[in-house]
Amino acid sequence: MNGAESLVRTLVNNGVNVCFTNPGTSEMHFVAALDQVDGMRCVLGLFEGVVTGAADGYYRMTGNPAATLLHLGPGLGNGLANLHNAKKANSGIVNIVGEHATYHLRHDAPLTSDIAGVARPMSHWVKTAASSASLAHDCAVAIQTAREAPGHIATLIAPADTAWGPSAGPVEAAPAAQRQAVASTAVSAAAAALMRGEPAMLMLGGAALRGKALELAGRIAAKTGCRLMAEYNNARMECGAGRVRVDRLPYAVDNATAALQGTRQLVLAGAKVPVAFFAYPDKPSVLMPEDCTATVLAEVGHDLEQALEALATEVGALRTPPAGIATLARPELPGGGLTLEGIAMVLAALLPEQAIVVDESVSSGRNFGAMMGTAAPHDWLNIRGGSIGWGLPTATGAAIGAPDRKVIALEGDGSAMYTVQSLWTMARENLDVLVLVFANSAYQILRGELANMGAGTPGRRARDMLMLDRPVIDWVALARGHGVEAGRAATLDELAQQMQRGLARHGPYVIEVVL
Ligand SMILES: Cc1ncc(C[n+]2csc(CCOP(=O)(O)OP(=O)(O)O)c2C)c(N)n1
Repeated sequence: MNGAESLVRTLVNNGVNVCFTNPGTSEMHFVAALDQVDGMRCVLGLFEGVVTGAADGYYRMTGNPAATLLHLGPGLGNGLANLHNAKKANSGIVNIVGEHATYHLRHDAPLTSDIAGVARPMSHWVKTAASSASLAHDCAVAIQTAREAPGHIATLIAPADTAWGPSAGPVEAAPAAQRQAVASTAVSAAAAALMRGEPAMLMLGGAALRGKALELAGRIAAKTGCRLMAEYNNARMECGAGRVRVDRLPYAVDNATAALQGTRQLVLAGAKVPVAFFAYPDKPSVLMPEDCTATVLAEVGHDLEQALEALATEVGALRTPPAGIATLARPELPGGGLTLEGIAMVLAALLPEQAIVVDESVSSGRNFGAMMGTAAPHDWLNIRGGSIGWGLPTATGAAIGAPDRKVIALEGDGSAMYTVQSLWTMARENLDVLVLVFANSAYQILRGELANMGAGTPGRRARDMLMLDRPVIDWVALARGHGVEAGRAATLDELAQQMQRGLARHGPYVIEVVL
């Protein structure tokens, strides 16, 4: 067996059985090994940002890392923006990056680069394999590292001669460490903060936004009277009917500080002290009020269910019915011209049970959450790292991770253009993704940010940097060019019709929402 086969067998034997790839010459032995080994689903992405973003989406829905196969420093470099997003979302990924054969490096061939240097900022763990004999062992460590709570980016650089040289075979990965329980002192401090009789908020992040942990948070809120809130961007939160309703902190600084105003005790469970996305002249960086005390119950890598169960026990909430559980109330389908409120109503009315909403709608969907609380139960995924071009790749990976669920990608047109090649992978793999592109022909959010920064009214040149209307992008043509059926909606009635059409099929469909 050669090193490449030992690596692929190590991945598969240890339960890493999806590989998102964009290979080159230095990875040809790995590509050949994919044929030798059963049990690996290989998915080609036509740009590395698709590959790494898909691995992020896959992890968010499965809790299990996928592998990526990337070509040298430039291939990895192309994938970095979505590795950044994945890192901020605590998604585990095993990156396999090809490298020139060890003896070829000194010749400084065209594709030679400092791959470890490229990898380091967006990885928790980086290693260059020394030999074909040790490659499988390195891969096993990478898998273990990627699975370490709360999910890590492990990047293994594999020189070509470690792929084609001999190996003794695959290696078993050690189990990742269990999530740590929180200390009882943290639980008592959090309980004291909530029971002090001051206006209190329990801010949830990470796995606290799902399943039993979320339900426990609802019990604690019912018992203590604290408010529940989530960070603005969350890796995956369970929303809709039957779930404890948690509003997201607003994006805009003034709205966020208003939402937190009056809070004197902030207890953090998997969330951080909220900070503004950016600094603005004359606005605060830290969003919580100055007279508010923050208490950390648990960090995102802790066992959040255990932490919330211990807190619920301490405040006597274990049997209190959870607060804020919504019942299903689908709105009537609205008619007339497209408005953002109307779009939210159509979405809430037609959302299928257990849909996965991948939200890169940027300015258009900022307030959709208000309407979704009483929609059918669903998961909502946000861009954690703020590096746009995340949504379509993540929808691709989420659809592969959860093939029985409908994925709905909400995309700003500007964001969608970064990784539009995802549509081709969706078509090729027949992924069940409905994409709504909010075609406002602008970087709309930045038009607002120009004003927020006090930078004045845009002149022609500044406006040109923020508008996408010259020429107008034809999303129906783009989708079809990638092998995906598409339609256009210019009214709310057309949007409902288009959504019904997209939801009725199994496979990708794009709707250009003409704003
Ligand atoms: C990789 C990267 N490049 C640039 C930006 C800056 N940026 C933030 S939002 C945005 C425009 C988003 O446009 P669109 O998706 O159409 O949404 P809209 O603002 O119109 O709602 C840009 C360019 C970014 N966040 N990430």
